[in-house]
Amino acid sequence: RPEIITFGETMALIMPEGSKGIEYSSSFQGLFGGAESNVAIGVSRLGHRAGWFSRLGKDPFGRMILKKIRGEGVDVSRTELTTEAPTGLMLREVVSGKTSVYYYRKGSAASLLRPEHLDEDYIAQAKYLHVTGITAALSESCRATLREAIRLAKKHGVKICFDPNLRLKLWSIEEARGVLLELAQEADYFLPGLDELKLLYQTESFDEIVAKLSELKAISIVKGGEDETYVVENGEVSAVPYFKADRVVDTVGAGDGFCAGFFVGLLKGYTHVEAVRLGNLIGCMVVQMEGDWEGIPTWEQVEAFLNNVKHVER
Ligand code: KDG
Repeated sequence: RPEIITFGETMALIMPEGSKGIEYSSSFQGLFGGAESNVAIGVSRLGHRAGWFSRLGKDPFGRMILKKIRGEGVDVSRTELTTEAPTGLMLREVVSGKTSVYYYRKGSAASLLRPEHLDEDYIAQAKYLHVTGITAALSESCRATLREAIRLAKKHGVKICFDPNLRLKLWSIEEARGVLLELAQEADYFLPGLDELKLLYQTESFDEIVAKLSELKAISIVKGGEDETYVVENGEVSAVPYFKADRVVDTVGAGDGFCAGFFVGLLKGYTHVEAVRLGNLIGCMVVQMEGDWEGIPTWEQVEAFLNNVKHVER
């Protein structure tokens, strides 16, 4: 029985080998990623039980994604391979130090998620339901599914975690603002990035942002500060410093790794500040490896790091 359940689109991820851009590359690697499954994989690697569901095309990418997420120990029993539409696809490149993502996901299998795909009993037995604003951006039916999942979770006392994950390639800030702020009102834990909050609340002022967050019933965890993550709880702000990465290879997925670490901290009964510290550590490890989730450590690796265990090469 998963302690955390999440759902959303996971896509095949195609990236050039080496340091070339897509346009001039002739060899590519085939990976996969999706904000919600990244979190589920993280929770599982860190030793807790996670469930992730979606719809994938009944095609080679769909089967590859399902097998690999299952292989990470995530419960995928509610995920369906469908002939209705193909698995979504994204390409990613880093050119002159700037990351760009290109989506090929309109009309994908996941964008056809509908409220009737939800399994109430499955959601009811979890402690946390984690959802993101990406699902809200995909289609009307995904938005309805998100709202229904939140309703079901609340009905059964399951806590709601919400990461807005604003993706301006999917919708404009004008379209997104109302929907994301409404979803934030539903959350028990709200996990935005500082840049997202500036756009959502239309202010550069940290104090104004904190005032807005303090109006929510949620405990807010603000990622992406200059050197720290913030916990905003009852109008009080605690700053939790980052760990220093030896090298930064790929920053995409850092926020999801953070969420996984934070949730595992909650499941272990840590204080919010301690859980954020664990989240910071996982985020720091994710950026040091290529791919969205590949750099997430196991719990043993976390313990070895925190206890300064010397690495034995051979
Ligand atoms: O957080 C990482 C995600 O952005 C990536 O896995 C792709 O889910 C994705 C999306 O829709 O952008």
